[in-house]
Amino acid sequence: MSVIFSGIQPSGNITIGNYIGALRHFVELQEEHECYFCVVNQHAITVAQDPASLKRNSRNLAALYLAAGIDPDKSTLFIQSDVPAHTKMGWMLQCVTYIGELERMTQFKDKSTGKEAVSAGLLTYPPLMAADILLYNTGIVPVGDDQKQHLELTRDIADRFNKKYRDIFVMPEPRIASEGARIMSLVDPEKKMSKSDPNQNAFISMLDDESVILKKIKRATTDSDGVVAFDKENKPGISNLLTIYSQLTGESISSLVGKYEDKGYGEFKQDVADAIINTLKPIQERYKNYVNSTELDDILDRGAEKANSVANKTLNKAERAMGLARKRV
Ligand code: ATP
Ligand code: LTN
Repeated sequence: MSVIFSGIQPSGNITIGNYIGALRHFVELQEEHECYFCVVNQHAITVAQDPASLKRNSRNLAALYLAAGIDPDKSTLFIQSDVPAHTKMGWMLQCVTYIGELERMTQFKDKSTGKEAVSAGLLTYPPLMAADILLYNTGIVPVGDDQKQHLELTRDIADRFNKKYRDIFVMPEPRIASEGARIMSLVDPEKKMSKSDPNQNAFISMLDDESVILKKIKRATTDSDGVVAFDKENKPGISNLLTIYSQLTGESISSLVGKYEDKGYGEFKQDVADAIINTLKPIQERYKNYVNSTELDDILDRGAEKANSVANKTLNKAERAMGLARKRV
């Protein structure tokens, strides 16, 4: 049994990309592992967030974790800023990370290129993520494809710390699904679907209603040859819709391609939208109950208490190893 840790940023309403690439897998993993799932609000503030929206999105995200099937009796669900050990450890790990390593991160390059003002936090984001993971003695980190590089850096940081100070950190492994780990934008299928995309048509939020879902799928960028076929290079839009459809229904891509052999994009898109609606409807119903309940706050309080107790033990060991902890003589 390994420890599992993963986090999602409350930087907007989470998308079906986050669900397919990450959240859905969390639900399966909690059956056999000790799991920690985090709303990483301190990561979200690396780019500007409106305070009221951040607060609302953090709560909404916690409710969505539960609505998607995270069971608070099996997993620890908490908000990052409720556990101060994350930023303390994040600082310590920043001091064993090189600037060159941070500048090489593609997420940093993607989010900073062309921006006038880039926060220092956007650059130093990966050691905070390493802290999240390493504090819980995590063995497996289920994430989408875009986080592979951050996981490699986490391993390098952990290894460097272990060799330089004391062998404290467990070496975490990424767990990236072979299919569906990179759902693409509905507007530009060469780009990853992202909840912070300024174009709302680029993603389907887990909270979108039926008519919005249908409209966004009908408008999704495809091509003009009219054949439903899987070819990521030449037909990225249709291939992305096939991946979403297959991931949400469990039907293989080859069987779906056969099914739409003589059919047009109109019928195909209607069915993709139906598959999304059928998946999201029960989640949205459970979400409504959680988000308006005090039960949600109780769950987050309990989660923070458990997370603090585990994280503080690792923090304490690391502080002692680095010579930071004061001991009475
Ligand atoms: P932002 O747009 O604010 O950067 P995001 O939508 O990229 O956010 P994160 O909160 O950074 O999402 O990621 C949460 C989890 O979802 C991570 O494990 C990430 O790898 C996964 N994920 C994000 N986008 C996708 C996607 N398009 N397809 C599959 N998995 C994804
Ligand atoms: N960097 C991740 C979010 C994240 C995370 C984590 C994921 C922060 N801390 C710890 C897994 C484990 C992202 O941008 N998707």
